[in-house]
Amino acid sequence: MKKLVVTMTFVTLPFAACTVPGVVGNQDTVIVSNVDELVAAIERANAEGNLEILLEDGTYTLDDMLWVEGANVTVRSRSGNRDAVVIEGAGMYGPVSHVFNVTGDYFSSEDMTVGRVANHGIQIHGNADCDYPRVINLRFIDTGEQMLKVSYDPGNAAASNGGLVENCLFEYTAGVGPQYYIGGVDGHRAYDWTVRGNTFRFIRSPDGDLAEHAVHFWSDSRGTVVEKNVITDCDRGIGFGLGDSGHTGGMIRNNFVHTTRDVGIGLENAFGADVYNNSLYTEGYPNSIEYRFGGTSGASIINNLANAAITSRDGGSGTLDANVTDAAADWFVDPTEGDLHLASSVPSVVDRGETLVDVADDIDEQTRPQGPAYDIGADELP
Ligand SMILES: [Ca+2]
Ligand SMILES: [Ca+2]
Ligand SMILES: [Ca+2]
Repeated sequence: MKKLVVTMTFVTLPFAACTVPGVVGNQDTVIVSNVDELVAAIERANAEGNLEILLEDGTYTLDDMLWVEGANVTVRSRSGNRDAVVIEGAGMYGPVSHVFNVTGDYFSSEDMTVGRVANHGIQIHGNADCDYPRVINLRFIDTGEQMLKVSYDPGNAAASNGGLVENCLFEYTAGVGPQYYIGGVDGHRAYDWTVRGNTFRFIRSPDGDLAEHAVHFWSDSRGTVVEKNVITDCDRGIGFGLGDSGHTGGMIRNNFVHTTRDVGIGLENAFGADVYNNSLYTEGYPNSIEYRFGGTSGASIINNLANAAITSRDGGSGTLDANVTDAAADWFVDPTEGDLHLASSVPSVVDRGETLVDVADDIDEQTRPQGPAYDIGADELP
């Protein structure tokens, strides 16, 4: 038993870099200030692994995507200012498909803007068993397809484990995307990923078609945690599963979700998902949350605050408790801009929620409960 615990610790602490010899080593650091130096640094990273690449402020315009095959490679701005370092292609209709195409484990990208490419800002190759990527404080803009993609191969069992996407901004600068096959974070066969504290806006299709969700995990993904994100002016909000392509387990909690064309949270053939304490403002669609198809069972949908219905479709089943689905616009600070903080102490919301051990705080990281009981929705009033 003791041996098993040691093994688990080894696996679940991937970033204790110095303590995992043979997997992750100490990084050398290289500073670059133009695109040729960046490309050379990536080549070194692929040959040697264990390299931190710091970018001086500026715009880095690529002639070709950056393949990252080395393990434990970090790419980030030296200044820490994500608006001051831009790595870009030649636009959504240009010849550069990606900024980063990643197969190496422990890839970390931080504090930059990436985009203006034909396909993806970052693609994590689960099909190549690429594990433990970190995507932190990036701004993703203007990609021809999904901004951050986790790919898989139906013909092999490899999956991407343990990714973290935190404090990023995903947006189309024109207020709309180029087509329907777009999304924010799009994970296929991703295991135990966390998407936390990000903002998604204008993930929208230009015509009658629907864009993918701002956050979507499917194709047998499992254990996804989606929390404390703000989604606004998007076609669809958060999805676990789609059609026959399902999801297992996972948690969706403490998110603000404003959508304009379709569902805020959608479970489709999603087994055992927990949907706790989200606030949803849904325009142009009758349902804020749907749990759908026979493969959706064991869903637990509790303490959500919405202005539209929470609805089973096509045989989806679950447990519902303490949800409020008649929220008015003026209950929220600025609902059509995605600010779903409570504007006042609404009696049917404040102190009316169930106590949930899996929801220790709110979207502002305020401890729950304040006052005698949990508030419903993502915002606990102080
Ligand atoms: Ca893996
Ligand atoms: Ca309370
Ligand atoms: Ca609060």
